[in-house]
Amino acid sequence: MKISEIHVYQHDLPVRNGPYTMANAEVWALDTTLVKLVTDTGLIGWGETCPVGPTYQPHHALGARAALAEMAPGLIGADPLTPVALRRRMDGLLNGHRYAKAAIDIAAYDLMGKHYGARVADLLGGAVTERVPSYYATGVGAPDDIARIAAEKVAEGYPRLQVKIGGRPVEIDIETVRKVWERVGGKVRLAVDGNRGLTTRDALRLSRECPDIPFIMEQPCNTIEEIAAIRGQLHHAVYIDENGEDLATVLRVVGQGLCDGFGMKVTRIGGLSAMATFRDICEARSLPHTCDDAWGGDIIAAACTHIGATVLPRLCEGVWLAAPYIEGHYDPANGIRIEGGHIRLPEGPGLGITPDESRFGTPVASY
Ligand code: 0XW
Ligand code: MG
Repeated sequence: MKISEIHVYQHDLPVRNGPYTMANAEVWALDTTLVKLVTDTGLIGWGETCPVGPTYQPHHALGARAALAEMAPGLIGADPLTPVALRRRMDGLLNGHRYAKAAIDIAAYDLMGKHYGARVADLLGGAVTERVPSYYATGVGAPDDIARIAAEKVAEGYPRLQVKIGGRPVEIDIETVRKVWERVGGKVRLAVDGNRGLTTRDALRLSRECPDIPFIMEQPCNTIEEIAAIRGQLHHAVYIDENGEDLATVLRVVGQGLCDGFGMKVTRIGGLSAMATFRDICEARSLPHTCDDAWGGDIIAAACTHIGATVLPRLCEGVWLAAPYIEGHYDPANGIRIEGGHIRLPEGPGLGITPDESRFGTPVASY
């Protein structure tokens, strides 16, 4: 089977009840990039990549489309059934830019599933659950508001919460975490995500002043070096998110024992193929992790859910979806939804969703 056409679409995803606020970013609308691969056998596969603004990671929407423009002509004729060969071909056309390559990789998995009549989760090693746990991520907000949202989300059935902090005095972050725990303590697993926004001084203070609250600290500081410098003084486990840029970095931080788990993004690591390798590295060292993306609609949501369904349950920290912050679905019938804090694994074949492509308008580029 060969890729015979590649179409790239741009689509706006306004944030419902925006903005979504993190330590270093406030986003009102996201610019997502969709990729449609067409094969010489007439099959269609979909991929997506959607940076959550230009400051969250060194990724941005126009960068994704520029990278796709650089690679796409050289991908015509490639076999989408051989994901490692496809990744090597992309690496031979462009250095880095894994978040753009991920859209091609996801679309190839969608094609593979349609070709073999299999779900993507089964191609990735096999689903261990049909009901994948999710987690809810709050924005950075006032302590009482975040505590109220936390209580609502626990009542909805979320088994895990991620409370965003950072970008303001640490006293307010500490108050937020305390108020959240007063409302939901013991009923939910808790992550406190600084999104690179804390100084080592403030990260130490947060941990020292809340030794009784069993949260994990997600990406508190900007660099691996800062986290390594304070790790031995923290009362809390540390997960790396934004710094986990590629498999080589994952190997480094795991090998050096610099973290206790990861928040991981399918597009940042380079797609589902790389994500399966990441999952297996984590399993070899009993490291819990999430399967997320920065943002994105039903295609990214389906990709995250399929890989999340293959993670050993004791290591699965959940699949985060942007769905609660997005109006509507690409696939009105089978769009990926969170119900009771969990996501039903789509039935497939492939990703198991059929986007209504009339929503995306005409392609911004075709090859
Ligand atoms: C909660 N997320 C998975 C979604 C936002 O893009 C940020 C991210 C995170 O954990 O940093
Ligand atoms: Mg995070």
